[in-house]
Order: sequence, then structure tokens, then C-alpha cells
Amino acid sequence: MPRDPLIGLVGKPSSGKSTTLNRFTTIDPQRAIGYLQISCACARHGVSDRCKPNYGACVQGKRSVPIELLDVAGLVPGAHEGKGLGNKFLDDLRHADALVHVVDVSGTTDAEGKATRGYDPSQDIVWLRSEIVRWIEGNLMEKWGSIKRRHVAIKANPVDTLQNQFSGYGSTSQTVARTLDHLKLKEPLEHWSPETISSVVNAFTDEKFPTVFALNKIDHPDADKNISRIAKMQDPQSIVLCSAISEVFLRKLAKQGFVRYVEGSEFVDTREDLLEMGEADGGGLKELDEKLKTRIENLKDMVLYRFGSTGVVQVLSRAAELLGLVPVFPVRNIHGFGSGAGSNFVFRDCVLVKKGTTVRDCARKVMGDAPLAYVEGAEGVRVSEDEIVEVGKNDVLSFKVGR
Ligand SMILES: Nc1nc2c(ncn2[C@@H]2O[C@H](COP(=O)(O)OP(=O)(O)OP(=O)(O)O)[C@@H](O)[C@H]2O)c(=O)[nH]1
Ligand SMILES: [Mg+2]
Repeated sequence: MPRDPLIGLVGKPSSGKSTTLNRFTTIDPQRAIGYLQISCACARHGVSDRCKPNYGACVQGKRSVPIELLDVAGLVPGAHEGKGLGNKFLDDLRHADALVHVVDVSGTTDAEGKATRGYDPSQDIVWLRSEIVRWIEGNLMEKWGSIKRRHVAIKANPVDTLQNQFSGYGSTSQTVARTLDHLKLKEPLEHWSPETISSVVNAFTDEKFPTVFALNKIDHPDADKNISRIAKMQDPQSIVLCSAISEVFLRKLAKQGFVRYVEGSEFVDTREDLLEMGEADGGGLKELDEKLKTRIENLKDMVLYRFGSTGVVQVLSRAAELLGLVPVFPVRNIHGFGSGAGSNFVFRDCVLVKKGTTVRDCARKVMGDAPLAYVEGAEGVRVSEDEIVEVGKNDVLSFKVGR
């Protein structure tokens, strides 16, 4: 059955993975539920006032949909040879659909995460990627002789042969097919050179593990020069600037009643600010001591005003963008968008699927193995199970069970 998308947080020790994860609802030390902001189908159907998700929330058509995050710790140079937690992290990685590489751009930790100064974090992007590639390549090369022989003996096609090897990384035949399409290789698999195999593994890694770079610790004075270095090497679309510690700090202060903070925004108000703006009683906020006041001022200057937010919320939406996640809304009744059971609420459920997912896959994800009679889409029109779901197309579906 198709699984829920999973986003893996990777990065060297002390880069800020756990701090980033902490911003979300943690299930255990390694896992958390993040909330992805999407536009809900209720908005385009004008029923936002009756939209009440079973999980997450929906405010005026802006819906937060739960998505699972995994902290993949223990990654150091040489991990593919068993250094650090070695292959343990690589095994965790298999389950991830996209990666968030948390990079410490303060330059105060070396490749092993030990305290230093002036370290160039662009190196981390290079070696971490190479650890993943070398791990996959190593596993493949170990068996290449017999893979090749079998391939020739049974006259297999390259997609099937490679998928046999890559399924353990959570790959599908489509992933492998896309990888090979990009490369446009001329030679048959049995004649691939080590360089060709290397380029196949590289392309597969891109395809299987699309990566967002969360440049973390932007509150640090040395961050600027490191950020511009990395910005020159990477696609700007794949970069998000963030300060996980600032997000954690602001949320803590908000919870304790010291500030009013709109999550993911640049807006932080203290009691003084609110009084100044004419809000009686300062919004009921507590008085801040000088030390806290200075910390908040610094945080505004170093992070919020310069970058527009702490960036942590954006990390998740960028990863979802990269994955091309499509929110699909299964409903019992395609005309009223309800869930049946006498309730007046609409769009109770929403599942996130990867781009290219078919109506059939969505049905299996929602209904399991229940026999499917037919599927209704918008306005009650029948939809073929082979159709692809997209935002705004085949994304509100009613699955009819029966034979
Ligand atoms: N200045 C600054 N420090 C941060 C930030 N985020 C995390 N830190 C600090 O960096 C240190 C390491 O953070 P963790 O979140 O534990 O790092 P980790 O990636 O989980 O590390 P491991 O679990 O060892 O792999 C802690 O002392 C954090 O307080 C940030 O945005 N700015
Ligand atoms: Mg940690």
C-alpha cells in the first residue's frame, strides 16, 4: 500500500536537527509530526465555514496537514565505511522521500560536529552527498558481476535489473525509469563502465532523495559569508535560511505569556509594543526583564528583520514543493463534500501523495484492499483509476466500494 511521505532530516552532529525537529510535535526523539500549510479544497468550493479536518486545522481555506519527519542522526564523513553510527543512519535514510540537510552556517562546528571557528560549511554539502552516493554505489558494485550475468541471462530490461537492486532504498520502477531517461545512455547495461555506473547512482540519488538545504544558525555573526558561499554553489530554490533556536525560543516565550508571536512570521510583540499600539492591558502579556528584552531585540535585528522569519516553517513547505506533494481530499459524498455519518462538516480528510500518483494508488491508500467499484470526481463524474491526481484536478475523490 502507498505510504505517507516522510521527510528525513540529515546533517552532521550539532548542526541543529533536533532543535529543528523540536519546533514540531515530537512523537519520540527521532520522529515528529510537522504541519504543512496548503490551500484547502474548501476555499474553491466556498464551504470554508464548515471545514473541520480530522487531523490538523483549517482556517479560512489555509489548511495544516500533518506530515512525518525523521531525525537521521549520526552522519559523519566516512559513515559509508561504518564511521559514526555508520550504516545505521543510511538504513534510516531508506524510508525518506525527501531530505532536509540541516547545515550549520555559523562555521563553529567542524565536519564531525566538534567546536571550532571559521569552518567552511559548504564542505558539508559536498561530503554528505558523497556519503550517500558512495554507500549506494558500494552496495551495487559489490554484486555488479552477478547482476550483469543475470541481466544478460534472462534478457532483462535495465529498469527491472536496477529496480531489483534499488528497491531496498524505497525506490519504485518509475524512479529508476526517470533516472535512466535523464541519462539517455547508449550502451547496454552489461557494458557500463565504472564511470557510467557512477553517473547512474548520482542521478538515482537526485531522483530518490530530493534535498532542501536548511542553512541553520543564521543568528550567528559569521553566517553571512558562509551563506553567500553556498548560495553560489546551489540552486537558490533548494535553499532556506533558518534559525531553529530562535523559533524554539520565541515559541517558548509565547507559551509562557511573554510575547505574542505569529508562527513563521516576523511579528513578535511584547507587552510594551502592544501598550504602545493602544491595546489595553498590553494583550495580557507579562513584563519582560532587561536580559530577555535585549535577547528579543537582538533576535529581531539578527534574524527576523533581516530574513523575514526564523525560516523553520518554510523548510517544510520547500521540501513539500520539491517533492511536488499533492493534497487529495477523499469524501463520502462528492456533492456535499461530507463524510456521511450525519455530520455537517466537509473535507474531514486530506492525504498527501507524491506527484504522478494515480487515482488507483490514492484509493488503495485511503481504502486499503477494499474492493473498489468505481470512483467519482468533481460534480459526480466518474474518474478512471489510471488518471493522475493533481492540484485542482482529480484531487477531490469519492471511492465507491463493491464488486
Ligand atoms: N546559534 C544557534 N545555535 C543553534 C541553532 N540551532 C541549534 N543550535 C545549537 O546547536 C547545538 C546542536 O543542536 P542539536 O539540535 O542538538 O543538533 P543535532 O543536529 O540534533 O546534533 P546531533 O543530535 O548530535 O546529531 C545546540 O547547542 C543548539 O542549541 C540556531 O539556529 N542558532
Ligand atoms: Mg540531535
